[in-house]
Amino acid sequence: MRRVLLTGASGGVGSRLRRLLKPLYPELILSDLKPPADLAPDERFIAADLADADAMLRLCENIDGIVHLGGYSIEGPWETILQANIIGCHNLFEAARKQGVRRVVFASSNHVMGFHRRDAKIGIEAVPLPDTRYGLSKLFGEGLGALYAHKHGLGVLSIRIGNVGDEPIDQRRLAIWLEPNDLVALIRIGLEKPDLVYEVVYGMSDNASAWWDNRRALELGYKPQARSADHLAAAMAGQAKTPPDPLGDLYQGGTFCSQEYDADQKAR
Ligand code: 15L
Repeated sequence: MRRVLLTGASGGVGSRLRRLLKPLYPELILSDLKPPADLAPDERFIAADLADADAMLRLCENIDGIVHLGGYSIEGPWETILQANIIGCHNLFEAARKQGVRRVVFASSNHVMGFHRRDAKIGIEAVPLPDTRYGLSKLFGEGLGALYAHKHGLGVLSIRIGNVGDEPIDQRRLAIWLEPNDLVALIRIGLEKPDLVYEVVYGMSDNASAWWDNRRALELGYKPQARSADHLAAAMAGQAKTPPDPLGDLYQGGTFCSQEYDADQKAR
C-alpha cells in the first residue's frame, strides 16, 4: 500500500491520524475543504469538496488506499448531511472505483446503532438502529462500501467508531472509547489484510464496560492495546460535569438519541 489518501484530514480525528499514519505510509496525501492550520512542509494536502464528483475523481488518481473520514461528523440539517455524507460518500466510492483504488476504510460511527439499549450487548449482526440523520448517513456509507466491495471488487472495512481521544471523557465513553493508536491498528487491517472483501467492526479499545461484541475485529487480527478501565477516574470526573440526560442514558447513542426526541417513551 504505497499511496494512501486521508479525507477529513483537518478535523479532530484526522489531525491525530495524519501524524500517526505518515510514518507508516510516507506518501500519505491529505484532503479536506481547507488545509490544517499546522500543515508541515513534508505533508501533501489537496483541497477538495466531497460533493464535487470531478474533484473526487482527480483526488483519487493514482491512489492505492483511502481512509475516508471526511464528511459531517455530528448531527446536522438534512441538506448538510445529504451533500457531505450521502452525495459526498457516493462520489468518493465512485471515484475510487473509476480510478482502480484497491482499499477503502470507511469511518462509520456508533450512531448507526445508537437506539440499541445500553443493557444489550450487540454484535455486527444486530439490526441497525440509527439515532440521527448523521447515523443514518453512516449506515448509507456502510451500504455503499458493501455494494462497491461485492459488485466492483474494492476491499472495504467499515469501522463503527466509538469516541476517539486520549482518554474516555465520561461514563458513556468508557464503553466506546477508541485510543488513536488502536484506531490505526484497525485502519491497517482495512488497508493491508490480504483477501479482505467487506467487513464491519466496532471501533473501540479494550473496554471492560463495552456494549459491543467485537469478535470479528479480533478474528481479523485486531489486538487493542488501550483499556478504558485504566482511565476510570478521568471518565467519572467528566461524568460529574455532564448535564443529566435520563433518556439518553438508556441508549448507546446518548445525547444523539435524546436530541429532537418527541416519541412517547412509555410506549417503547
Ligand atoms: C461520533 O460519531 C462523532 O463523530 C463524535 O463527534 C462523537 O460524538 C462520537 O460519535 C460519540 O458518540 O462520542
